[in-house]
Amino acid sequence: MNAVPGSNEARVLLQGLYADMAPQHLYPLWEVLSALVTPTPRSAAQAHLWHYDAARAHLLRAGDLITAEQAERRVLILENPGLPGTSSVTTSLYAGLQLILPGEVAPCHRHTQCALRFVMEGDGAFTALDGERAVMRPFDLVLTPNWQWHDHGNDSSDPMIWLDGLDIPTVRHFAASFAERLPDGAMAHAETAPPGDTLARYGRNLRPFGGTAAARRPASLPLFHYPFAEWRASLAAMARADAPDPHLGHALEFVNPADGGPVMPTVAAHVRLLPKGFTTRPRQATDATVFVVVEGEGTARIGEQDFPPVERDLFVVPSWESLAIEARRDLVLFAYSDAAAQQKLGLWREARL
Ligand code: 1HN
Repeated sequence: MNAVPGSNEARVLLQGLYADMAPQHLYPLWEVLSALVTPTPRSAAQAHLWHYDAARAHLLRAGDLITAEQAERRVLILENPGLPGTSSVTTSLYAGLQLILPGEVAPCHRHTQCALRFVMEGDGAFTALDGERAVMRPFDLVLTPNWQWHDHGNDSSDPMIWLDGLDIPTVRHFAASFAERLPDGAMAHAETAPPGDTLARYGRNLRPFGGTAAARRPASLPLFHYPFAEWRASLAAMARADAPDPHLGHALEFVNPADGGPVMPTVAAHVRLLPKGFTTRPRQATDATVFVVVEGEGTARIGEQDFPPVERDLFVVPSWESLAIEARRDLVLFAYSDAAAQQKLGLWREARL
């Protein structure tokens, strides 16, 4: 039985060992180590572009066939082609396009997954967070942090569609999902504050002074509405004052005013402006990122592939794929990723090429 390690005989005997161990759920690390601990990230996720117009047509068809109330949330999942069956857009994140028609409500619930909404079209529907409405306009960012009650409604006369970005695969990874509906089958949370109340208290470099009564929102994460009108004006001012960063263009991150960090514990979001004719240098980062084209058009070179998104299209860049973006017209992008989680775990890296 004593074969020389590395000999053909030993290899045959190892196969026998593996066969004998497997029923007891024991496996040799040495056969898989190099695939487990890779020198650089290897993601099963693939780069992909979704054309908004095509997705929208399918979503409106669903709108004729199922109500928001029946569906609980009427959403088309943007599933990464490299992660089939996982409802994941990256290994850690989820993306979907949600439709809410005039007069509809999406019932109040809460869950341990945190979510962001980025408005793609429509004007005047709302998300209520713990009973306070954020009235949503195109390209606004609205947050529903983990375990906060949220319902949606559309009192406007137009359909509204927004992008949902959630940390569903991350929460699934930790097997830490909890969810519940309001008791007694209530559809909407009782109003707790007038619309815009939190934005006025926390969204302007101010906060309630001298007491907890006026704080109202959780101290660790008070703000949940970042209007397009404000972030777009900031990007424009930045573009007037500075040359673009070679790898990012003009870029601004949405921050939690309570700590200056990313908007939620697992999810970070930012916007970029690339002036017409500008091409970024390639950059890699460990946070796979979902992008939305807010304005303009261009080419996203992801690894060796070129994608040509136009306004409202969405694309995903996997971990450690190089990304270079060319702006054929002034290009404005919204993006979200798991950088918030990776930075807490000491995992996040980038390489500027
Ligand atoms: C959710 O709560 C919403 O509140 C949207 O609008 C999409 C996908 C999975 C789990 C919860 C929403 C969701 C979701």
